[in-house]
Amino acid sequence: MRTQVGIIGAGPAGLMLSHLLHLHGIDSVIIEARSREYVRGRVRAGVIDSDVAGLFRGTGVGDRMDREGLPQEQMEIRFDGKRRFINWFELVDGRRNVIYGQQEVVKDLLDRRSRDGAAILFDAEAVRIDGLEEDRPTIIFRHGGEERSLRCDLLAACDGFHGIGRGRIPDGHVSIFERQYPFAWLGILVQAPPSSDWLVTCAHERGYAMHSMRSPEVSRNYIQIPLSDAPDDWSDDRVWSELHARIDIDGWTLNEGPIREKAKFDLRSFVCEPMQYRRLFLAGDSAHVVPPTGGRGMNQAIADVCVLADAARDFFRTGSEESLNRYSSVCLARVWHSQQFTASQTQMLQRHSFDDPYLRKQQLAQLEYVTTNRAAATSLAQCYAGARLKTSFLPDSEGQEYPRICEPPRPIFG
Ligand code: RFL
Ligand code: PHB
Repeated sequence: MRTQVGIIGAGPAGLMLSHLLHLHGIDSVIIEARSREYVRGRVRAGVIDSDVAGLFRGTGVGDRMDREGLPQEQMEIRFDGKRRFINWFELVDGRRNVIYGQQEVVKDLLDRRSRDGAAILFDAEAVRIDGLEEDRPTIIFRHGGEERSLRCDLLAACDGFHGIGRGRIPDGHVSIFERQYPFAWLGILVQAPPSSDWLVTCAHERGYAMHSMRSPEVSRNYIQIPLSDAPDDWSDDRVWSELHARIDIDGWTLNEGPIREKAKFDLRSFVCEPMQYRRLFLAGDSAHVVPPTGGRGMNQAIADVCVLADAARDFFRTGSEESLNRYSSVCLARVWHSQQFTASQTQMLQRHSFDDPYLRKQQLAQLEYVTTNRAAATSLAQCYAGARLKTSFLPDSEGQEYPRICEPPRPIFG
């Protein structure tokens, strides 16, 4: 088999890349290890930031999101018995995020790619990449009991944190920056109407808790748990009693309902630099991971593939590799900003130590400051509203965060 862009992984990054390439008139083939049903049903992210939502609309995959998604103008932060609000609609030029499950995004992209005649091979596990040094990348994969190969001009590893792409960059060409957090999250999907119209995040003495949602009938809740705990250590009764203890507040109680899914997630910050080796490009979680505090991971994955799709368009139109060679540095500026934001949110919201009262006091002081000082709240709101995408698909995209003030120093002595 042969194609212009070979893509490993049919997560949000791989599917969106294939969709954008198609709109640019570029062929791609996706190799996905899991089955179509598994990929469609995998429950993960929930928050789509306003630029990414705009990209979905602008490229024809936003209709169902606009019908069924839950627009978000603000979030609530609870701590020390207080309720505070960060309202990005008001603080950041009318921006609205959307709560819409990652699996719904994946379904919409899969349906659209199928209608456009995409080649997506499910149950096809990439096992090797050959020909990188000769700029003739070839994906070797197992499909239907046979070993097959896909030759491509460019190869995009959109294969998540545990994929094979990143490991193909030779030692000496890559640096890894990583932090593993000493606690985890337990996420539950609940058949019960959301208890709030907006996301409620709670920095409680007993540990972090979050109330989110997926639809008018389905809630999504998280609690911070010790890293050593297994999901089975958390009976439904225990989960509810801990959630209520952390998140309920006078006059407000979390709605309960049957728990449809319970899963534990480790928290990790991770960056691989650079995100390119010759004709191999890493995008999404294969290149960088953030802790879920901040709801950034999928949005970052989509932002990467916007840059990659435009660079591929330049390459196939002109033969020049200039844009491709800028891919990594363009992405990493945004990626590191997001790393900084999610690490600092994790620092501010999670319980890090139960026997360090100083740390807790410091955390409370920071929470008080960022939720009452307008400048600090605006900065937080900008980060929650998400990065500006750099893409030809959004007419006025700026490709940077918000306007910067970085003027040259004024001469002091005339
Ligand atoms: P994915 O989604 O992991 O997809 C990778 C795909 O590659 C396939 N694959 C292979 N296929 C063939 N051969 C191989 N050898 C392969 N190895 C792997 C896999 O089967 C899979 O289909 O990566 P991608 O596309 O980069 O997308 C990243 C997002 O999934 C991730 O960043 C988000 O889920 C993170 N995240 C959130 N992001 C947000 O933007 N907003 C949120 O609200 C948000 N909440 C979350 C989150 C992540 C969470 N977890 C899982 C820690 C909440 C949680 C709890
Ligand atoms: C979610 O709805 O799953 C969600 C929302 C916000 C986060 C993480 C996860 O920061």
